[in-house]
Amino acid sequence: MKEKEIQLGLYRKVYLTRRAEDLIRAHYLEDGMKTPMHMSTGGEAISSGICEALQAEDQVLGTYRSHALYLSRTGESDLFFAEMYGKATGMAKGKGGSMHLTAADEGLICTSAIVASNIPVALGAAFANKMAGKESVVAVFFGDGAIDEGVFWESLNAACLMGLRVLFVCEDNGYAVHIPAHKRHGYQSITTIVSGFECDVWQSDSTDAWQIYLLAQQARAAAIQNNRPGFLHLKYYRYLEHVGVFEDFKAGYRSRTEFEPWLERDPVKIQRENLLRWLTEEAVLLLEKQIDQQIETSLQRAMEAPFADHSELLMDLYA
Ligand SMILES: Cc1ncc(C[n+]2csc(CCOP(=O)(O)OP(=O)(O)O)c2C)c(N)n1
Repeated sequence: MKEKEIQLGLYRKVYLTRRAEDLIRAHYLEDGMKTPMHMSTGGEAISSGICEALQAEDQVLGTYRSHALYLSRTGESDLFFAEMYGKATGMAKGKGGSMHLTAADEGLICTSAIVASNIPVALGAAFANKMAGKESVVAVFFGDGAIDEGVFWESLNAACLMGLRVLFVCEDNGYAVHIPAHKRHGYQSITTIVSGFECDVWQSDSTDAWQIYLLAQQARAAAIQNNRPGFLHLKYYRYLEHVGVFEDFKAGYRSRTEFEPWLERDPVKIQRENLLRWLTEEAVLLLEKQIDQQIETSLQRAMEAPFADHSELLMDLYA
């Protein structure tokens, strides 16, 4: 694919995510969206860069903070907003909400509210692909809090032993809820430790979606060529509170001063600048208008859609 198309694809993803979340923020207090919101704002470069580098046959899994992953992978917003409003037209018929997104046809297996629970599931998918002789990768996204869970280490170990093509994507915002990494980790560097495993290790603190794309492309190629997992340690800054739609710099666990340098290299701003090397300002404004219209329409449709019938209550559930 030509670079121009990739830059365009990246901007579509970061802009769609940011604007969809802006719309959520604008309407959340009306109380139509009953689901808790863990916002991706600030982390858009990671999901967009990785999804742009992945192929249609690849699969992804995410956490409760996966708006960016869903929107980047699918590009659609009708099912997304309907799910936020708990409506029958949502991708989980309104039973999942913001934390349980899925798009099986697009290879988004699931997102989960239980920290690290998606990681062993990713191994299962990668093992199935290996048995079927498929040339694809499974990218599993998780926060830095997930590496505090035993199942992360067990899964990493098993994936290395089994030679599974899993991309372990650690989206590191430095906090698990309000607890900073240095109060949780008895080690300095996760990448130093993971480098001792039989896998390829990549790291970046870039908020430039193009740079993340280039990194992800290398990581994907290495996983396929070397028949082993990759670990991507990617830093970003969470702009909003852990759960909810507001800033929380008065909560006492972090300061706005810490945030300012990240805001200067905001992922949407950077990717817009990247795209302006290929398109005119008018063309970018037109693209933005189309995406704004897309999400406004999705929001309206979601508000007007019906709730699922009571007979649906116990359907599609494991019991
Ligand atoms: C197994 C488990 N333990 C605890 C929680 C409560 N919890 C929800 S989010 C969270 C912090 C996770 O932080 P991180 O993985 O860094 O992700 P972030 O929220 O920063 O994206 C915790 C402890 C949970 N959901 N699951």
